[in-house]
Amino acid sequence: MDTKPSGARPARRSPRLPNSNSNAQGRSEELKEAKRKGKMDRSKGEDELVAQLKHLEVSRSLASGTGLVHSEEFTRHNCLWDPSHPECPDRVTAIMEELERRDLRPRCLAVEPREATEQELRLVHKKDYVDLMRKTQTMSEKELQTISENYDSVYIHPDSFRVASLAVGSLLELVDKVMTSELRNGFSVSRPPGHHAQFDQANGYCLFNNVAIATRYAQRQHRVKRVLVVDWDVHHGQGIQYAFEEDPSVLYFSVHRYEKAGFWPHLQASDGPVAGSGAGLGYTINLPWNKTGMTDADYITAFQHLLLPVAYQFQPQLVLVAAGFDCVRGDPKGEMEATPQCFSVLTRMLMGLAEGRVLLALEGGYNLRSTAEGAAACVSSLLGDPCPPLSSSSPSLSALTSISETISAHYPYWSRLQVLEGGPLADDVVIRHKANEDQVGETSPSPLGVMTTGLAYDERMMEHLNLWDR
Ligand code: Q9C
Ligand code: ZN
Repeated sequence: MDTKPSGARPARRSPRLPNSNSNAQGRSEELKEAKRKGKMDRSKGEDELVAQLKHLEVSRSLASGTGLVHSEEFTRHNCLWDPSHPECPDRVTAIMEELERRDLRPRCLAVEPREATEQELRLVHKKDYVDLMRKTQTMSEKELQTISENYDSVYIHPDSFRVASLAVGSLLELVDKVMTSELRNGFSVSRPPGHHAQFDQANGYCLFNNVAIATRYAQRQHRVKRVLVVDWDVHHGQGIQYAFEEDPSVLYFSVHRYEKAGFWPHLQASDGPVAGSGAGLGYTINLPWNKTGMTDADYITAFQHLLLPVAYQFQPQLVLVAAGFDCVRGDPKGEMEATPQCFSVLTRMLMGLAEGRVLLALEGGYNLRSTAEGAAACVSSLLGDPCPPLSSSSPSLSALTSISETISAHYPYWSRLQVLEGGPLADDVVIRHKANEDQVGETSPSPLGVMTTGLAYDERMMEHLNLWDR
């Protein structure tokens, strides 16, 4: 098994995997090495801090305001031959109504959408594909249907090119405004979605890959070195993964319904051991759910034990979220049980990164209520409101297994990751403390955990999160 990373990243083997050094001598060597690297990490952090202070980036602390992009134009893209298509204009209308109802809309700064240019679309897409999409503007319904059938799960309307370009351009406007500190963060209430769209093809209701284009745009236009893309849409955003799989400057994290490839888009490439390739090895992180019904605890645990340790080590300068809400309870496709409030917390968890430069772009979400409530919960967090409390529960065994498998795949690349007890790498049964049951002040590690530096999961961590901002 070859776990050698490219470039200068430290190699770290998963514990208890066939090649790992399991004798006491080896462990003490590994410990020394880890301590040495830890010191290197720290001095590197200090250098970066000094560099930042030199540039007097103090103005960032003053960056305020949540940008909100929307336009009636986003309702013009619809399916001519299936008026009950789930990716429908009402989705964005329902979100805007919910923002209105909760008085969130007037607290945001309206950002005017604009169409992306040809050059911008080509940051991710092939010329022939962009040209073909442009030509669809003058096609008959019959022709549009024929073109659409060349792709998997796609419909095209005569206005689709313009509206899809507007969805891309809207996100680019937000990128400009957060990178210049005109805004702190933002949300793009746009459609069609983008995360399935690829270099030369539309896919999964997506025409242009909004988030992937925005990532490249931030890098080219604003000299951003590292972008974190978080994709919590219930479908795997394979379009984003493919765009950056060899690129260490973009960390792509996707949590999605998978069911051992039984769920669309049915790709092996969506599985947990897939980690990118070449220089990008370690920079693609897939968390596949193999059961439906995942709860707030499952999502929060995934962020706490997998995404956040890696994200804080990666130190992104911009965070883009492919924010689908088909992962929210009530969605007919996702069949998950996460509450809309959970997405307030997940958003809040990302806001500590990249000096708060966090942009969300709507992806999927097919239950209008779930989608509207999920989006509003995120906007509320972006505005700095305290997170609503989540009902405390434990992550499921299936979720812990998925999280552990992904952690073990990435353990060689990210020194901040720790093995999650109860996962397939732990020897024994799941050790979970029951809230209110164990004694206060119990801080000694479990005897079963001493050999692996395991992390015990504790429900009280949920309460800790809920106390933020109080
Ligand atoms: N029998 C987004 O959520 N489903 N796209 C195809 C084929 C396609 C979802 C089912 C779902 C696409 C952005
Ligand atoms: Zn989706």
